[in-house]
Order: sequence, then C-alpha cells, then structure tokens
Amino acid sequence: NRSTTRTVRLLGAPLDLGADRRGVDIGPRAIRYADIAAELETAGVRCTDSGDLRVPRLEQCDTPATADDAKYLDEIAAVTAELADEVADTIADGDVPIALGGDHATAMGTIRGAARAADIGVLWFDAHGDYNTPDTSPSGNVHGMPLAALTGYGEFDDLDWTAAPTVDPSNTVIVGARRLDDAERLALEESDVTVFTMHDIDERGITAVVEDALDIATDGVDGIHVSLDLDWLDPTVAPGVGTPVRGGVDYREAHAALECVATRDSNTGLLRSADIVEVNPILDRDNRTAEVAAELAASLLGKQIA
Ligand code: NNH
Ligand code: MN
Ligand code: MN
Ligand code: MN
Repeated sequence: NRSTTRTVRLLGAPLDLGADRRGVDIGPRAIRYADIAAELETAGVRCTDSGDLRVPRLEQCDTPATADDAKYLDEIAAVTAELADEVADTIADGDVPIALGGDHATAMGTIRGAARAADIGVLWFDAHGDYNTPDTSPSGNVHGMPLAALTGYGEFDDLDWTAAPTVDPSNTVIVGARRLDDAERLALEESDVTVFTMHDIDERGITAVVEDALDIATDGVDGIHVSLDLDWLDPTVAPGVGTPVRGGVDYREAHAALECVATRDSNTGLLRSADIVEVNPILDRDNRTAEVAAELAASLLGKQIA
C-alpha cells in the first residue's frame, strides 16, 4: 500500500514524425490547456511538469523516400532515446512519469525508460495493434510499430535496442483492438502478446476484460506501464485523432477501465508510468479529446467518483 502522496511528472513529447496527419505535435499543449494538472490533483497526487522535449520539425528532416518502410525512424530514435532518459530519471526520483504525446511512437521512449528501472508489463489501450514492422507496415508510419519494436519482433535497422526485447510479449496486452492490418494480425496471432478486441469487451464487459489484462500484464513482473491511445475511444467521444475507427469504447467504459487499473494500483502500487498519445487538436472539436485525456489521467491515478 502506498502511504505517501505521489508526484506525477508530465513530460511533453510533441512528436509528430510517426504519423501522417499533421497536428499531433500540438497534443501536449492541448492536454495542458485541458488542465490535466488540476485533474490530477483531484486524484490526490501532486503534479509537476518538465516541459517539452525538443523534436525536430518535420520540415527540417530529410524527406523520406516515397517507398520508405519506416519514415523518420532515425529522428524518432533520437527523440525517444532522450525521452527514455527522462522517464528513467523521473522513476529514479520516485515520481510517476506521464508522457504527453505526440504520436504513439512516443511509447518507444517511455516504455524503454520505465523498463530500465524494473521488469514491467504493458497495457496498450488502442483501436490498433501497433505491431507492424518496417517490412509489414502498409503506411511506413512508425506510430503503427512501437509494440513490435518494444517486444523485439521484426527488423528495425535504425534502432540498436530492438535486438533485446524491452518488454516480454507475454506481459503485453492490447485492449480494445478493432483494426489490425493483415500481416500485423498474423504476427500477433503467432506472438505471445494478448489481444482483447472490442468483441471481447462487448461479450464480457470492460471491467472483466481489464481485470484479465491486469493479471496477464503483472504476472511475474514488478510493475506496469499504461499506454493510452485516444483512438481507443469511440470517435464520437474522442474525435481529435489521426486514425479514428468507429466502434470504440464509450466514455464510461474508458473511465471504468482506468479505474480498474487504479484500484489494482492502490492495493499493490504497480503503476510505474504512462503515456497519453495521438491527441490531434487540429482534428478535434473544442478540445474535447484533450479534455477526455486529462480526465482519464485522473481516473488512472485513482480519482474517486463522488
Ligand atoms: N495500422 C496502421 C499503420 O500501421 C495505423 C496505425 N495508427 C495508429 N495506431 N494510430 O494506433 O499505419
Ligand atoms: Mn497507437
Ligand atoms: Mn491507434
Ligand atoms: Mn461483438
């Protein structure tokens, strides 16, 4: 049981090199304007903010070849290496890092940093599998690949760390999947990664699925990282994302899921780090998606309802 007040440290990661739709680099700012700090304080944690990582502007990078299999992977490797260091430092200070994305390639930094301190499992809330590799990706967008890289699947020439997996696939759980690319689906079937689809949530309910996901992710490890892609939610709730897919979780299911994680955390202190990614204010309406993101962060950190 945790006795002292925890401190969350926000790490802005305005990374947009992993996705096609412009605007996801404004995500950290939008989530701060949605007052994530105040939301987190309602969860009873302290909140500090280290500002934004430096990310090269897309216009400053070499234009990828049209047939490039992993666009801007070099630059993404450099940015996420810095993020990994910041995350590791934050955990070493006893704080909980929450990275504000940016596209989902951000997780290559947060999870690598968190895994330096302890063996961790990963809960990946997403409409997508993010298990493509440079060889299988239909788009060349690196935000569709982080989970493969982190679990040591596939060839990532520009990433020197993928040979040794950062997280064990058997402690890696995707929740809410509803759009997998063909090769990605096959690769996931052959892997030890667990995939709970929207169908599973329909059949069994969100809390039963998340309890199972927690059992799997925490089996034999010291803690977990929570990766929250806002396109996990239905686009009616979270319209400001680059690759929306209908049929996602609703507002209440999303909160219920993160409350399950928080309850488990309050009993065992397992939450090490998180990232909140893919908020694209250019595509959003009235900053709604950033607001949902801020509220979900509070649920993750144990905000009590009423
Ligand atoms: N699977 C697609 C790709 O690899 C889309 C990935 N988009 C995401 N993933 N937002 O979460 O390009
Ligand atoms: Mn994703
Ligand atoms: Mn997604
Ligand atoms: Mn169904």
